[in-house]
Amino acid sequence: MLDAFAKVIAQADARGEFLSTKQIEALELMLSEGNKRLDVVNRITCNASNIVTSSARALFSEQTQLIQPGGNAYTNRRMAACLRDMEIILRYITYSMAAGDSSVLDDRCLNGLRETYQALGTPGASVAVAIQKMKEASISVANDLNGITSGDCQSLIAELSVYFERAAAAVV
Ligand code: PEB
Repeated sequence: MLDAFAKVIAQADARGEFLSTKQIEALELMLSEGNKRLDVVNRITCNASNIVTSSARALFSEQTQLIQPGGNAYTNRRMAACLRDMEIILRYITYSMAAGDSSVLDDRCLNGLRETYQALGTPGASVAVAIQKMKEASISVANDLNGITSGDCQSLIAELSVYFERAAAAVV
């Protein structure tokens, strides 16, 4: 599991080189944007259950077969598993956002997830839709200007999107 700093250091060390000016500048930028990054993490964390439930509701209203008898989210047990899976994925995305690196998401959540869903008979494409909906909901809470000093969060939101896209692509 790496963060943005450990990753740059591991890459430089593998080549036996000092950090390049470009790498140092990238880390400097990460530090100067640190408060905004943590605000994004905090916003999503505080709204996690809302993000999960509203996204699940949106998924089930589009794909009603999932909650009908025989569907993959039919019975309370499967519904609970589905909501739990969405929460786990969202949680790892917030870790990646905090670390500025996707390795924690890749290694501890996405690795083998497609195969797990295949083995369970859970439709990965539907999980990907759920992840897309969580992406939209998370971006909207992260971008909410209410009660926060307004600033440019474009690159952080773009980075956040990449983690969601990565998760969605990993399950189909
Ligand atoms: C992944 N999900 C399920 C299981 C596992 C995971 C390992 C099997 C064991 C269990 O039921 O608990 N676990 C989960 C995860 C990590 C982990 C992400 C990462 C670290 O350790 N059903 C739907 C939707 C979708 C869904 C499309 C969006 O209709 C999910 C939610 N996951 C779902 C369901 C089950 C499941 C299990 C329904 C139960 C499947 C079953 O038992 O039939």
